[in-house]
This record gives sequence, structure tokens and C-alpha cells, in this order.
Amino acid sequence: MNNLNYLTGATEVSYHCWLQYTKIEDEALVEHYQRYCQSLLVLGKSTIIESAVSELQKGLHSYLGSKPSIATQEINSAAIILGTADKVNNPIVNNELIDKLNDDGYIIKSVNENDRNILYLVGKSDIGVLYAAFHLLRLMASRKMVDNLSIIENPRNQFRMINQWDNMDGSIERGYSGQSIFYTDNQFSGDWERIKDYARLLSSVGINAISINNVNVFKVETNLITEQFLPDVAKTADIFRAYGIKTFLSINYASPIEVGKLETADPLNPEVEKWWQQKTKEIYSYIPDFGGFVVKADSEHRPGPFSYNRNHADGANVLAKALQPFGGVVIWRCFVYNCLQDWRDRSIDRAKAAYDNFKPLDGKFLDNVILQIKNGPMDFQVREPVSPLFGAMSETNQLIEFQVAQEYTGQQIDLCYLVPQWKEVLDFDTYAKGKQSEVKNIVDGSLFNFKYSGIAAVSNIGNDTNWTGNTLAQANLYGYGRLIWNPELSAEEIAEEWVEATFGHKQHVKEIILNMLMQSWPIYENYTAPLGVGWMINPGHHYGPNIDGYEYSVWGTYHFADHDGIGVDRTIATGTGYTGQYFRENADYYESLETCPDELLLFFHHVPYTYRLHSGKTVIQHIYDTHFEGVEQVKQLREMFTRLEKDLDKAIYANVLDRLERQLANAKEWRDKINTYFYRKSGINDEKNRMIY
Ligand code: GCV
Repeated sequence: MNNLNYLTGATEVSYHCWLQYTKIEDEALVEHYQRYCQSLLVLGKSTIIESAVSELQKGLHSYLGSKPSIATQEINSAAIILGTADKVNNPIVNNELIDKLNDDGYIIKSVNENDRNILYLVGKSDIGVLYAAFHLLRLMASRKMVDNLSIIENPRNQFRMINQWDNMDGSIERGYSGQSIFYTDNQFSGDWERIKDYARLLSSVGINAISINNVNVFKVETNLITEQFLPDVAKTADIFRAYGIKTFLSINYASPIEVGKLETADPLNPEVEKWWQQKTKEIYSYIPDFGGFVVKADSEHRPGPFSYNRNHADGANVLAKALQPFGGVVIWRCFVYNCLQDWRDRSIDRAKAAYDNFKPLDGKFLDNVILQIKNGPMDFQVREPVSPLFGAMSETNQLIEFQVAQEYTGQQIDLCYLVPQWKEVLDFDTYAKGKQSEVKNIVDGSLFNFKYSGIAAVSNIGNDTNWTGNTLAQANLYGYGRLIWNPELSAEEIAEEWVEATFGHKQHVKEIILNMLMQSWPIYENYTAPLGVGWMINPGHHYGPNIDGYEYSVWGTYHFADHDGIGVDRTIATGTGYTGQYFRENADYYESLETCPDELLLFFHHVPYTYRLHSGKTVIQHIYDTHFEGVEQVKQLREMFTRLEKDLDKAIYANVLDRLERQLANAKEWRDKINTYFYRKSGINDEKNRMIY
């Protein structure tokens, strides 16, 4: 890490992300912390507790310049006492408090006992102790005082998961930050230190589950469940386990054929059922706490139960039965649609596919199956409505899937802080059980009392030294973890925490970066596809504009623009009927032009270019204005950032500036292509007579 590579942000500073633990210069504050942190009394022994101790030692040493000593039984000085609730023999941690904790929850209390300051870090279980340690280190990153602390924290979501889309040849599907840290040349990379650092980063924001290979499972990865690779999977799982993270594998639905040499993978075939049971038993012999399988089936050319005229419940249940004796789960993705659909045929609508495929199966899945549903009905666009499947399946466990990787949102070249987008999704009221049936109350399991539920997301990391390509994209990984721990946190609060932990405390640095992050999603939306219509992006690699670009064939466009108007009519009255998949309140809201929000207008309606938005502008003028404005806003982002040249690590500065330059070029290209296209199509002049190329 000594070789600086400025454009990839390659310095040790960027490698440590938000776990910088930067030395505290303010002596009074050092003294304040020292009043609590001279020794550590560790109650209990486990690999997770060892991780907590090692992290505290590392962090405190770095912040304060001295490592706390490890006390064994008696404490003679100011101390941090850490352990699980059952081990802490002190009335301060009473049953009333402990009863408030869920399995991963913790308490932090600072007290003065016999003239000694004590900080209790107490978990309901070991993982809570580790989370409490990270919480304390986070408080110190924000330079918060620790007197009179009385914190009770519980994660809101049970599954807090990351999905790697890593392939064993080292590539990452939709990866924008180098190669895989897990694999190279069709082998495990053996870079266990890096994997451990990834585990630390994930655990520090509360992630507790990871699937370590791409959901598109190709030839080599199919063998991850065989003795060829299981020893390395087990080694990986050992590393994650020490940080409270369970390991999952994505599997190939055709494994009984490809690995087992059976003639079929029909889920109702007894031989297939037996094969999965034996295979699962074998996996658990390597990894006793293996999480389970993630499955993409019958989607984008992946095999699945449809080949045998079976449905997704049949498909998932055979795996669930095999996992059930070991406490494992099947995470079955709902990203199922006909990718070869001809968009000229208006009777089919990709947006309807997940609901149409899965809703009729509600209640038919075994209780250790969890459906993983993308946040929107399409595919991680900069703007799309919330998937109507949320709330529609009251008897089936559900996870929501976000994409931290910026596939359609700038590929970690363009700045796009996604926490505000995810927050909007989680706050969306489905009306499944009347008011207050928000997505966050569905995926936290409370609305329908799901046995298993939570949130998963596609990771944005690779082996670039700064992990995320653009150093500022680290905020999305941090923010994802923090938001799913507590969906009530605001996007600003999370961004501020991240900025302080990563860049320190200079007021103007904080203000500028915070400002840049908070504006970035609307800016990206301004210069790309307008008003919720989606795509208009280059097919294949998904970066840069291609207005008529259409993914799987040359037929049709996603936007139905012609000389008169643009947008997809998804109404019940005259369109595809997609709006009817929502509960009444939302169906009516989107169906009517009166109420449909501007930002989703073209997702739901086909309107003339002269149609007037609630904003008062016509659609065409909105397109011109936002695209001119988007470019100016990117210029401002760049200008703001250059004010930080003297404040930031050189490599980080160069890395982000380089990305902002490329973002500006991208924004200009979008502006010019979009404005020209719609000017030519509509023949309507820009009211402000700006030059349209
Ligand atoms: C892993 C989109 C992406 C694919 C991805 C797929 C999915 O279509 O472009 O790369 O495949 O989503 O989520 O399965």
C-alpha cells in the first residue's frame, strides 16, 4: 500500500474507510476518554468477543495513543467492561433493561463506581458486545463525550445482508472497483486479511449475513458446493463468523444435473430431493452454521423449476426441506421476468412480472423460505415506484433487495449517494393493512409477523485500494448498513457520521462533502432518464446515454416516445393494468393524472410533450431544464470539491476529482443526447432558446 496510485485513491487512508480511528488532537478530549479507557475487563470468551477486544484495542490505541491493558478479574482503574448480559454481575444491567434487547441488541452505560469511571458494553449475545464496541468507537469518531451514556440499541431488521456478485474468475458482475477480493483465476484468492478487513467494515455497521458469489452461478461457481471448494468456503465463513456474519452461497438450480450427474433437477423428483438433502448435509459438515442458499431461478437464462412445469414454491421448497434440519434458509429471488419480451406487444409489461409470478403462491412456501424482492418492479433505476409485491404476500417471508453497487446510478464514477432513495422506499406506505403499512414495517417482519425478514443489497466493493472505486461511494456501503440497522435515521445524519469518521472534523470539509452527497441523487436524476421513465442507458454495460437502447433485442424502446408524447401507460383504464397491483389507495393515486407525482409520471402514463406537470412546466420544458441544470450542478459539485484540495489526503482528492471530471463529461453527453433527441422528436423549441445540439 506504499505505492500511491492517485487516480484509484490508493493510499492506506482510503483503505480504512470509516474505520480511520484518527488520532485525537484535543488533549482535553483525550483526557476525557482516558478517564474510562485505561483497561478492558472482558467477561466471556468467544471469537466474536475476541474481535470486539481487538477492535477496541486497535481503535483506542489509534485515537488515544495508548492501548488499554487487559484486566482479568479485578479492575483497579477506569475501565471498559464488556460481555454478555448474563456475565455482567451488576445491578446496572438489570433484567428490565435486558428485556428491552433483541438477540443482536446491546446496552452502553457509563457510570461512576467507587470513584472509578466504568463504561459497560453489554450485549444480549456476543454479537451485541461487538456492536457495542463499534458503537463506542463511532462515538469517538464523532468526538462525542461519553459521560452519562445510557444507550439501548436494537437492530430493526433481522437479516442485514450483503450479496456479492463476484465470479470465481475474479470478475464482478456490475462491479466498479476492481476485481473480486474473494476469487482469482477460478480459485479462492487466499487474501484472507483483506476478507477480514471487509468483515470488520461490514460488522461495524451491523451487517450479519453475506452471500459470497454471484446470483448468476456459472460453471466453476456451481462447484462451490463441492469438496473442491468447500474447505475454502469454510475458511471464509470462519472469518465472517468472528464478526457475527453468516455465510451463504448462491447456487445453480441445475446442480443435481451438473454436480450430481442426475438426469433432472425437477424439484418434485425424489432422487433430486435426496440429492439436495445429502449435499446440504455435506455443506453443514464443513460449515456448521451455514446460512443457506440464495437462488436466482428462471430469470435471465438461469435454470429453474419452470423447465419441469413446476412453480417457484415447488422450486424453493425442495431446498428448504434440505436446509430445515440445520436451521438454514432459502433466499429465493423474485427478479423473474421474460427478458426476451417484445416491448411492442403492449399486452405484456415487465413491471408486472414479479407480482404475477409470485402473488398467487402466497402461503405455499415453507417457513424457511424468504422471498427477496428488488425495491422496484423493474431494475434498480434512478427512480421507479416501490414494488407492489411488498404487502401483497402476507404469508410469505420477505427481504427487500437494494443495490449499493451503482449499476444504473453512475457506476461509482458519478456521485450518487443512495441512502435518500432507500429511505423513500422504506417509508413508502403500501396500505396493505391500512395506513402505516410502510415497507419498513413489512421487511422488519412486524406487520405480518414474518418468521424471517430483513434487507439485502448488492455490494459495491472490489479490490481497489479504496474498495469502492470512487472514495465517496464508501458512503453508500456505510449508509446501507446504518439505515437498515435503524430506518428512522435520516440520510443526513448517516452522511454526517460517515464524513466525520472518514474525513475528520474540519467544519468546511464536513459541510462541503455533506452538501455534495445530499444533492447527488437529484443531480444524477436531472441529467439522466426523466420523470421515472427509466433506462435510456447504453445496453450491456449500462453507463452513458442511449435513448432507444434496448437490452435484449432491437425491438421497441422502454419509453414509447413518438412525435406527440412519451411514457408508458400502465393504468387500469387504458394501459397495462400495472397500477392495479397496488392496494387501493396507491392504485388510485398512480392511476390518476391529477395525483400521480411528477417524478413518476412517465412510469405510469403516456402523455403529450405539452402536458403540464404539477410543477407548472410542460414535460418537454422539464426535460430541457433538468438536463441543462444537471450539467451546471455537476460543475458546482466539482467547484465545491476543489475547495478541499488542501484538506484531504492527496490520493483521495485526486481520485474524487478525476471521477467528478468524468461525471461532468457524462452529464454533458446525457444533456446533449437527450435534449437533441426530444427536440427532434417533438419539434418543440426550448422556451429559453438555449442551444440544443
Ligand atoms: C446478476 C440486472 C443486472 C444483471 C443482474 C440482474 C439480477 O439485470 O443487469 O447483471 O444479474 O439484474 O439482479 O439478477
